[in-house]
Amino acid sequence: NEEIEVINEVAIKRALTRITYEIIEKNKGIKDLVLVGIKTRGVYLAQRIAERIEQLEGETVDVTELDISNYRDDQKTDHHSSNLTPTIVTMVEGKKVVIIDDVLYTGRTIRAALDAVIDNGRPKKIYLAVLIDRGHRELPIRADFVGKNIPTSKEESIQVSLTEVDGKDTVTILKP
Ligand code: 3GP
Ligand code: 5GP
Ligand code: MG
Repeated sequence: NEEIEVINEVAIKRALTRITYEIIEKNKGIKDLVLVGIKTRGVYLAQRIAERIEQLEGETVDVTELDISNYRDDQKTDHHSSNLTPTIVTMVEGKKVVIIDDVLYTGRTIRAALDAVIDNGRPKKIYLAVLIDRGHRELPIRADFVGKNIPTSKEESIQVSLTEVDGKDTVTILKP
């Protein structure tokens, strides 16, 4: 097994700073903005982007977390929970929501996240920001803000390490 670093700590920092500027630019500010981080690592990315927004705009932004692990359409659970939608507590009615995740792959996680957000209310707009887009979509879903596109084969996997969880910031590609 071969492990190759594709982004280092500094590059992660730069990518998140760029994404932050892009979010502010696209929204023409941060009014009505809500960040929804997808567990686990999407939550920390959302918090980091929120910190940068606060540094740049001098105002706080709402951050909420979402756990969709039991709700993907291709991961059946034994208690018919697929009709349930995970809930988010922040009100999204009329808001501009940015869903944030570490890796975008098939798109099924994001489809479930869209359900969860829309179940809460009718946002004015929903964006998607991801640190890594590794390709291989199985649904018509794309990201509005991408840290880095890393074309992969299905046999490879991307390992995202973040200081808050893993004690270091790095993204590596694991080749079988
Ligand atoms: P995350 O919760 O921070 O996204 O899914 C649990 C963890 O396993 C994920 O962490 C992710 O980093 C890792 N992982 C690696 N490859 C895959 C994969 O192909 N699918 C999923 N769902 N998770 C993966
Ligand atoms: P999707 O639902 O788009 O197939 O996958 C997105 C989710 O699955 C992400 O939240 C991520 O946790 C996980 N995932 C899929 N592929 C990878 C990968 O190669 N590396 C990592 N770290 N996570 C992955
Ligand atoms: Mg993830």
